Amino acid sequence: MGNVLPGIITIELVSASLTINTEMFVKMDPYVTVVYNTVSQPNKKTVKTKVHKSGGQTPQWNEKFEFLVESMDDNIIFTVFDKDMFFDDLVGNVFMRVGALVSKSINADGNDAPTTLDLF
Ligand SMILES: [Ca+2]
Repeated sequence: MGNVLPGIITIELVSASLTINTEMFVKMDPYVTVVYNTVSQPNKKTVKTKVHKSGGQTPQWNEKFEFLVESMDDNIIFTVFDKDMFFDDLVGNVFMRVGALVSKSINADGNDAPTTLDLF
């Protein structure tokens, strides 16, 4: 993920390798929500990937989202859920400052580099 233009960050949610399994007998149906918070406006933008039906512990999404960056102190919360009929199960989440995400996502040549984030 990465690719920073002036003022815009493009984040591609590619895939996950999940150690948690919230299902006992069937495969999980994972999706990700991304909450973008600016310093002045919490919850400025929230997006959701599609559900990877029966994606189990190795879901793939390959979906791109754009966010308007106000400051490198903006932060993003990525949360993985397992879609269920009534109440979706929380699989895990991770909180990142945009500045930290940008520096993780650009290699020494200044090119876009895939980044792996650890869920908690
Ligand atoms: Ca499920």
